[in-house]
Amino acid sequence: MKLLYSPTSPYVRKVMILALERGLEKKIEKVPTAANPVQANRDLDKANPLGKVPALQLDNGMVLFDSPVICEYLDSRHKGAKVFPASGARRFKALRLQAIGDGMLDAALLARYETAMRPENLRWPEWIDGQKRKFAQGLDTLEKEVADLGGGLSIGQIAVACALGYLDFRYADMNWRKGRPKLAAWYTKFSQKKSMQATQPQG
Ligand SMILES: N[C@@H](CCC(=O)N[C@@H](CS)C(=O)NCC(=O)O)C(=O)O
Repeated sequence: MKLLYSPTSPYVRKVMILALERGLEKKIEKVPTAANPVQANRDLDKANPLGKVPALQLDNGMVLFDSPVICEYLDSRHKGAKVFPASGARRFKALRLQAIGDGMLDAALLARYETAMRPENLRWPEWIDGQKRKFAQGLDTLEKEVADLGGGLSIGQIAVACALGYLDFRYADMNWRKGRPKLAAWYTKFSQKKSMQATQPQG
């Protein structure tokens, strides 16, 4: 399998954490790939019509994209405990947490594109504030629902950890831990996993 990836992408990090946790990393060849909403990368566009990483090219040529889909595929490829619970309340709790983690990332990335990429005269502060509000509300919800982050490894935990790691990476000045001690304590513990250490964003 080939993973079109960027070393700072938090969605790629989800995929790699799952792969490392379940011993699949040796089966994945990582292909560094530029992904940028303004400058098209024709090779990436051919693999993923949405022009985003991660995209996973399978040995039969099919390309999977969107981290939830790639993660669910990888979860079907190992014999260990599943990180996508098969059914019932556990499954939907995990998927809901994944949606919060991914949604916080979507908002954080949109706010970052607005400042890091958009020309200054075209920036829209209310838009940035609106995106920041979304990830702040996500954090508050996680602080209240931190009990749902317990139990065996789940895709929900992985997605939330990647979102928190991304806030540390790109929004360190926001100090998301302030007023959210339970979530901060959960993240400190989760961050000690080798898979988290091995996938820390660089650059
Ligand atoms: N929903 C997608 C989001 C992927 C995504 O936005 N990736 C970013 C890199 S972190 C990207 O490729 N951006 C390029 C673009 O938006 O054109 C997923 O979960 O995989």
